[in-house]
Amino acid sequence: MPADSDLILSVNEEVDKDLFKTLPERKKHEDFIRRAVDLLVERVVFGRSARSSKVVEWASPEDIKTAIDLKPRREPVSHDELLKLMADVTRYSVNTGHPYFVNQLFSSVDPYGLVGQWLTDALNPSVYTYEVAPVFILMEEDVLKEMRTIVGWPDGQGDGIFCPGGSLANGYAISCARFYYYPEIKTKGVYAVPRLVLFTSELAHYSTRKMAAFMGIGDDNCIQVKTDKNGKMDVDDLEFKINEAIEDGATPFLVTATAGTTVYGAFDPLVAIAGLCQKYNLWFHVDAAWGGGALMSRKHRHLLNGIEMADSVVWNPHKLLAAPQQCSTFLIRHKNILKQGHSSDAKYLFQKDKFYDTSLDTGDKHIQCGRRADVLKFWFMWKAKGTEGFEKHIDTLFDNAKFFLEHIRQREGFKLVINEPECTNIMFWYVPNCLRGLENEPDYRERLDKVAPKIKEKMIKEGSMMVTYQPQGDLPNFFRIVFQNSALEHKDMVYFANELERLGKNIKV
Ligand code: ABU
Repeated sequence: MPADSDLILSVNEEVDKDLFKTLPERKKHEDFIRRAVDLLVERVVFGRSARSSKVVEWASPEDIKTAIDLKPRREPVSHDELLKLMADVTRYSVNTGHPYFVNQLFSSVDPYGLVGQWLTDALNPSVYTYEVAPVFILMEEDVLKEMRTIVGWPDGQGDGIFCPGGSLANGYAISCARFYYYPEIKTKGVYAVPRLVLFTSELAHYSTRKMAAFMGIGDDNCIQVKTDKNGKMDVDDLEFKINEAIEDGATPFLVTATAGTTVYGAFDPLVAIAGLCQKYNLWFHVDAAWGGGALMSRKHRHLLNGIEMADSVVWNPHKLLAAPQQCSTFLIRHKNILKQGHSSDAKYLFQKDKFYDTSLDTGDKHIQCGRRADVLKFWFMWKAKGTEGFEKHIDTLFDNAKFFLEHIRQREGFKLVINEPECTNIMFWYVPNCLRGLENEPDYRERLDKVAPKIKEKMIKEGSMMVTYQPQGDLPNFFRIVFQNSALEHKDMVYFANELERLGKNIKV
């Protein structure tokens, strides 16, 4: 039986085994890397994932500065000291792979995604030309095409890119839409176009407003459309506001609908919004950064009915599909807009007289130059699980969310914010003993507003779980628990409720 290393080397018979042995400091670096990987596997990946371990070791900034020598210094430290630094950084970092980290729209550690991420870092590519990233350029094409097919565009038509996060991906939608209607924007700038306005719901992710400001449109021109009691865009209000903007002399060009809003997990009515976009000749963008993963499930993809009519889609595999951070995609139904709208033909990098097909040098359609190969970890996970594995993952998440919802619906002290949430975020208040039965008192809301921050403080200081809270409109602070770790079981749902009760039942506000 050959050793593993022989198996790897035998893939390429030409490899000179002695070559590695002669590399300067090979022994020293190999020894360090092996010890570091052991520490990563034992202490970071598995050592902290037991339910009995803490989600966070709370420390003040002063404590952390004392515990870890953060300041870069002139003299190097030893390997032993480096390993200790790794352990210290781990100790004071939030354990986002812990089953009880349900705080954000990402969580858990997928072993295949993690290895894909490590392989990416070991290869250290920058994905702009086929010359330096041949496999990743082709891999991106295949993965993005499959995602477009899942969105529902015939034969996966169109184009796409991996982006550094959903906010920038939403910015790409604004940029592509604007270029589609006004190609002169690229050379003449905002001076050459009318006052453009776009529409998104009042509960949409803040990135659309932020990007409108960043791109010279102005966040006042990002018009917020009302939502209904479940957090879905009100289509009548959208049409009203489109007409209002036209009467005001502005030029509507884009609607950003959301498939899975950040707080409520609401899915906007995509079919109806698509109809209005057709009627008024507007670009139809769907921010499915959070909810996009549901497209992988035959049971739940109906939530995104109408997405196939979109001009563009944002879908972040690092969210519902639990790929490692960051893995964010922008998909577009129109083939050439990304390239035409963003290219600048830098001759030093995108030489046209190379010996291969230079259409494979896809970096110029991005606004970034250097770019990580975020595709690899996702592709590797997809290979390891298959689409059917992702489907099972999604179905488990929705099942857990439903179980938690029904559990707290019947449990004393819990009060739902949204009775029938659509995604895997569940929003609720925990009402401590001191407030029960006082709903009609004038200071009830003010006092309820203080509950979640108090519970959260206790929770973080004990490290027993991590769940976020927020106010929304007139609503006092409420919890939003988010499920996207399919290793969780129903017993964990009961733990969350028990723990919130233990931390909150007797607090005084
Ligand atoms: N797009 C980032 C969302 C952050 C969060 O609510 O978890």
